[in-house]
Amino acid sequence: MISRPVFHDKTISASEITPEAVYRGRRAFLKTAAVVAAAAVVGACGGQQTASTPTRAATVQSDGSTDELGDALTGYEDVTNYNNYYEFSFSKQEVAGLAQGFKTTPWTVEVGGLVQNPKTYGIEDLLKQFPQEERIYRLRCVEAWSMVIPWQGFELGALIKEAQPMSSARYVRFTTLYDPEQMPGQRSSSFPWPYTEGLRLDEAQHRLAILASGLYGKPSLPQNGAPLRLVVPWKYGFKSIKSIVKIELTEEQPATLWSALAPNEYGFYANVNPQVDHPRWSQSSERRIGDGKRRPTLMFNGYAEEVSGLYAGMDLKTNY
Ligand SMILES: Nc1nc2c(c(=O)[nH]1)N[C@H]1C(S)=C(S)[C@@H](COP(=O)(O)O)O[C@H]1N2
Ligand SMILES: [Mo]
Repeated sequence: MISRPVFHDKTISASEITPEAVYRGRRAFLKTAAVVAAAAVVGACGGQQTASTPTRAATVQSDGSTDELGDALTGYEDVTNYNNYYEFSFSKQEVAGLAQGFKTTPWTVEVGGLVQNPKTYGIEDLLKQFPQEERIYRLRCVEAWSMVIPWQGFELGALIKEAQPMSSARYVRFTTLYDPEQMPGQRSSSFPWPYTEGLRLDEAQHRLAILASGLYGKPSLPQNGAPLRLVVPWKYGFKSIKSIVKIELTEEQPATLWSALAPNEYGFYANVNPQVDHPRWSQSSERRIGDGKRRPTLMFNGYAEEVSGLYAGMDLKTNY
């Protein structure tokens, strides 16, 4: 049985590179503009009426150079050079180099299964049809490290809506490209390639679940899952499947690569939960890439207010 290696957990220092500096500058400007606009709105409301406090959900979207908890963005260098992508390498520092030149055009994404309106999209058409917005999300890997990443993406729910789920549809299954010529890791038979993942339909329709095509204001590099990957910020990072070619609605809970390999270590739900340890390590805290500091891991990765309703009445210790 394949299990994740024990981690060396090498700290990579964030470096000041141009794209990131440019990015931060631009965001700082937008942030100022947003504050001015908000002040105008409050002024218009007037009187003693309290300006409606933005919900946490609203602030999840963007604040510029921090997430809504005030945590700094992880540097572009780290986000693009410390990657889990087993199709290329088991070594996080090797992925970027091996993924260089990975062909992301032409690319199609097939949406099918239990839907009234199945469709195969060319990636350019898909990104044109569903406008990309910025979402700053924490990414918490099951290996107990984390990052804060400004993604560009669109809500998975919008694509599902267009597909028109049949009433029998209860789950969504995602599949990564299978191309052993381009992805050396897929030549190893120790994994049930291609990588697959799944969500319950209502999880997939939650507005925090996005399909991302870019980060830091630029199209994604191959190591981050170009041209299109899932981002589900309240679940462990392995749910956020990269380079998706197929999205299918199903009636049965789909098999997923990690739960097929090690069901006692990686459940279908994989919600970030500091109270449920991995059998081989604690999940109570995490190391933030960039500053290297340990911080407590938050229930649902800090998105409990938005997503805990999805799991009302469920035992999250057995449904891990
Ligand atoms: N197809 C595919 N998707 C994948 C993986 C992978 O190995 N293959 N690794 C997952 C894991 S374990 C994590 S933590 C995130 C890492 O995303 P990042 O490299 O963009 O930070 O991608 C996830 N998506
Ligand atoms: Mo991960």
